[in-house]
Amino acid sequence: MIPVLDLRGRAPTVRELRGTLPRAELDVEAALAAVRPVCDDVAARGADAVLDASEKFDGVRPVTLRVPATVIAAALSDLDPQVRLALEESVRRARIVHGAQRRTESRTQVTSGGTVTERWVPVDRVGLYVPGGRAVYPSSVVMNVVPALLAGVGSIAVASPPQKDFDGWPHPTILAACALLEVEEVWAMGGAQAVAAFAHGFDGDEVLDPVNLVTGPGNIYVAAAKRLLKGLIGIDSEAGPTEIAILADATADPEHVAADLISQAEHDPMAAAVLVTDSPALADAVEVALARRVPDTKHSGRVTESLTGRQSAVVLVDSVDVGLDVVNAYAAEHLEIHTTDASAVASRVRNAGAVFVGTWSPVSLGDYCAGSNHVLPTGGCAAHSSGLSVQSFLRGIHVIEYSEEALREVGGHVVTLANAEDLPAHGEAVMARLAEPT
Ligand code: HSO
Ligand code: ZN
Repeated sequence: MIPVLDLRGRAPTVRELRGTLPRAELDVEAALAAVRPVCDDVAARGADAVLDASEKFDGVRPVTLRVPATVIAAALSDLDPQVRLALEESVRRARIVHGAQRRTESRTQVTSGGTVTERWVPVDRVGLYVPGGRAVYPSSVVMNVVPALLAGVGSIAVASPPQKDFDGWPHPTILAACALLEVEEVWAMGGAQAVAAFAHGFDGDEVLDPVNLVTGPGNIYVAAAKRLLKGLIGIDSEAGPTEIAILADATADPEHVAADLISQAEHDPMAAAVLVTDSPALADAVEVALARRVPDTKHSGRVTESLTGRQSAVVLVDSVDVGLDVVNAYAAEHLEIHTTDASAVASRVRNAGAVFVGTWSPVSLGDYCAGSNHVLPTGGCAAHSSGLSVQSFLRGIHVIEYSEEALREVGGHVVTLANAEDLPAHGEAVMARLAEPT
């Protein structure tokens, strides 16, 4: 059912691979035209514009944009105890991992009396976007809020689209996850209007302070609004449809491979599932397993669309080495390694949002409970960007502190370079100090 791309007998270059490998087309440019008036309206009219947009796009006008504390608290008391336990475990593991990964200040003595220190300072205020369209993602609350908290962000606001079925509030499981993490500021807003509201803020009957950074996945309109407002706000990335690539050899279990491809295809008809293998026998066995599993899975409609779409493929290669070239060129959001000596193969992966090593580490584990983050770069952006982490919420500030002696030692070089750039006033700023009688 998945289209086959046969690269056997070939050792394609990165450039060729980029041109041949399947990829979902995400036309953010077209969406930009749609979101620009919405964002401008929010900048001009604030909360009223957000409410009008909610009515138009979400089909509901919440009573207030800010979700009342009582509604958030009720969502947690009504939460299924099993879901609560699972969310708590997800939070516990995410805290362990993200907490251990926080960078620490580094002070470098460049010369006697001259230091440069890199301080990691949290962003003052963040807006975390949690989608609420086709699926409900309380796990994304965890993946956004935990790193922000551990980075030390002082002010955290969450936005999630208002739901017709829940009196215009965001989905109760999302509110419950916010309550678990003690996030008090939750807004019933979605789409481009939510990103614009975070970027510009508003006041009047309701007051939303603008944020410095917006993170979190969303649909194409959220991505477009992030692109439009980037600069005024920082963003994590423009998330596109989810992707899973699996690099497998003849030792892989076709049932595991099929189940994992389906698991991510379940997100979206545009989701990409790519199997790269040097074993035609495995490819056939995976096809058989898919044909059996897909009709029985709950969301078989969108899974079928995803697996048969032009963004998905079984890629046949001559060896695991060529397979590594393929997955490195593809730079998947999620990459699973199902080969002999999977850890050694995984250590040669250069481009992936996250790598899942061996039989016992499926992507679903990372989606919920591995401790890792599931907000990851898509669309090949893993070649240059990282997933969400504590780091996403910190800025590294270089702090320069030189003594008179240390400046005197290097001052001549500063003057020379300043003159070489025809910026003599730069050199004069040094000479004004060094020429003074001491
Ligand atoms: N696989 C998605 C995250 C997710 N899965 C949330 C289930 N819930 C993108 O990494
Ligand atoms: Zn997922």
